[in-house]
Amino acid sequence: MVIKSVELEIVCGVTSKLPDTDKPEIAFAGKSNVGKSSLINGLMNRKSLARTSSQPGKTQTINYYNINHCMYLVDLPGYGYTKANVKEKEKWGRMIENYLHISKQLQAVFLLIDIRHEPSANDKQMYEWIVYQGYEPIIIATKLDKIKRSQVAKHVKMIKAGLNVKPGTVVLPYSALTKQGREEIWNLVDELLGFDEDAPKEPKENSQGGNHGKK
Ligand SMILES: Nc1nc2c(ncn2[C@@H]2O[C@H](COP(=O)(O)OP(=O)(O)O)[C@@H](O)[C@H]2O)c(=O)[nH]1
Ligand SMILES: [Mg+2]
Repeated sequence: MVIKSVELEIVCGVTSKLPDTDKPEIAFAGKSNVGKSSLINGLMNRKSLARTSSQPGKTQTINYYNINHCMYLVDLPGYGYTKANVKEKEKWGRMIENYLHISKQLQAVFLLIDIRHEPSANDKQMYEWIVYQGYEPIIIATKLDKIKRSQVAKHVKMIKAGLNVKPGTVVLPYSALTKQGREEIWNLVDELLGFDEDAPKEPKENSQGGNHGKK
């Protein structure tokens, strides 16, 4: 994808009704602080359009970034914020569940996992949730720059085992510092949405783009 325009178009609060968009959506889920906003900025070639923070748990909205007027990157609220109270966690759960269930335009869900750590119980629950809603999650192993290159394969294996992924599940390592992995992610998105790599305009007719979408 050649980025020509990006815009934070819709910010949907916990109590708001989800928007009915007319363009394909790709969503990003993951625990607070895993690097969702950094990844979205990296994909958009922006430094700070998606707000990044060293204080987790700030974004409790669903943010829709319009890319080239042809698709949305959707930043879902992060989970696992330990200081959130039960009520807040419940609200969060309903919001995500509702989004995965309702969005007609959702084509694929990326689940972000910190490459350094074993997936948490929340990560596993999120993975199961995405599968339950009929999607095949694509895993992005974030903060790739934090481990030695020689350790990458081992950590990818650990993440696959921790989530108990189906065989053939894609795990893409990514670093927001070096942008390593960015091309691979865009290539996959282009493929999923049936976009021609060099001419990102309208989706091709009858595009299949793999089987990550709802069955
Ligand atoms: N070293 C390193 N730090 C990262 C990376 N991605 C995110 N971070 C840092 O992790 C923190 C949380 O990132 P953010 O994108 O706000 O996470 P979010 O809560 O999932 O949206 C910030 O301090 C980022 O600078 C990465 O790939 N490498
Ligand atoms: Mg964020």
